[in-house]
Amino acid sequence: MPTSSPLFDLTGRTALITGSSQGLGLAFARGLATAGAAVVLNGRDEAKLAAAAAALRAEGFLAGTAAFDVTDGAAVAAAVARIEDEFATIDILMNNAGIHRRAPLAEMTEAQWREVIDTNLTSAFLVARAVAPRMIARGRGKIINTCSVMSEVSRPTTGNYAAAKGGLKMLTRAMAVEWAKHGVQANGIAPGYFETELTAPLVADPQFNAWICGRTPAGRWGQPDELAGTAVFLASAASDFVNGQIITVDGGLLAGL
Ligand code: GCO
Repeated sequence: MPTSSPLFDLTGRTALITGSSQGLGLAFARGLATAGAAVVLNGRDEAKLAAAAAALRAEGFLAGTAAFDVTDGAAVAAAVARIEDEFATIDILMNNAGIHRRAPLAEMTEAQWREVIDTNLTSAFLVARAVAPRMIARGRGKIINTCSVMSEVSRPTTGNYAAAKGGLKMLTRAMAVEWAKHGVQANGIAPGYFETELTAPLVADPQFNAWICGRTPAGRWGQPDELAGTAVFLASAASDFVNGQIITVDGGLLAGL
């Protein structure tokens, strides 16, 4: 009977995943829970969060919720304190919150720019700034930032998103170089094109769908549960000497033209 290596066992660990009431965030939460972690789901919609947590609990997992705005520093600090006081210490932080506001740069409003930068990049700084001192005091912690293939490349109408994800790649490295000596590993996961609520309009577009399936060597969109293994690796003892790395999970998209 094959058993998973203790290197990948997250039993007794607690993970906070931002932006996890649906999509990749919920898939990450399910993946970490499958490896034994207790998970705290985050979002702004309390009803959506409660439903997602109930679904995970129905699958036998330990799941709680923390509704807070990841772009509000004071709310973030209060929420992290509350989680650690009332639920458990945060051993694993996944900065996954992300939105899209697609528009050509020359037509993009300041609001479209700022909302994407705030949600996709600044939030990772705010949440990590609240969690990292606690991890440092404990001498251990795992921070995993959801980057993107758009940390490396862009396409028309995604300039705000690509700038944010490119910044998140470098923020990941900045976290790594400051916190590795304290036993905290900061790394990133860069998904390619996955079928989620965020990309649903693209999947439904026959021309875009054909382009992605042609542009991706694997010839298809990724499925959210195909990211779980990479998340478990970066959340577990198996990656204790891995720092500042961005692991791309894209079906080969960035490997070739
Ligand atoms: C787009 C897509 C991408 C993907 C993802 C790839 O508009 O091209 O939404 O941004 O969501 O970021 O990793």
